[in-house]
Amino acid sequence: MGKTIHILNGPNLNLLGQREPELYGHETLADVEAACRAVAAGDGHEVALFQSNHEGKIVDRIHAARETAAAIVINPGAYTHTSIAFLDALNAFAGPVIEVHVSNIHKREAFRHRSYVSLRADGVIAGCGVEGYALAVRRVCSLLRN
Ligand code: CA2
Repeated sequence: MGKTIHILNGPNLNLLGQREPELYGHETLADVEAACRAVAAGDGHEVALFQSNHEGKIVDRIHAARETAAAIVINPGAYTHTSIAFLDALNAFAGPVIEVHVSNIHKREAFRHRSYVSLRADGVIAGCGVEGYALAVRRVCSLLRN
C-alpha cells in the first residue's frame, strides 16, 4: 500500500471559493490541498487531490486508490445522498476512509441528512468549513500510525 492520502471531491466542489461563500467559505480546492499537504507531511505522507463532476470518474479513482492510497478523505458532494456506487467502491477499499462536508448537512434540508458513504466511513466531519479536510487528514494520520 502506498503512503499517499487521496482527497476526493464530488460535483460542484470545483466552485469552492468562487460561489456561495456564506455556505462554503472563501477558500479554494487549491487552498484545501495546501492545508492537507502541510498536515500530511508531518507524518511523512503525500496527498493527491482529485475533483470530478462525474460519478463514474470518482468510482474509477476509488478503484485506483486500492493500489496507490494509504487512506481516502472524501467529500462526495451531492452524491453523498444518492450514490450506492460510491458506497460499493469504498467497501472494496481496505484503508481508512473519512467523509467530509464543508457545511453541516444535518442543519440543512432533510434530503441531505442521509449519507450512503457514512455506511462505510470510519469518521465523518461536517460543518467545520474547509478546515474539515485538514482535520480529516489529521485523523487519517493518527489511524495510519496505530
Ligand atoms: O457541505 C458539503 O461539503 C456538501 O458535500 C456540498 C455539496 C452538497 O450537495 C452536500 O449536500 C454537502 C454541494 C457542493 C457544492 O459546492 C459548491 C461550492 C461552492 C459554490 C457552489 C457549490
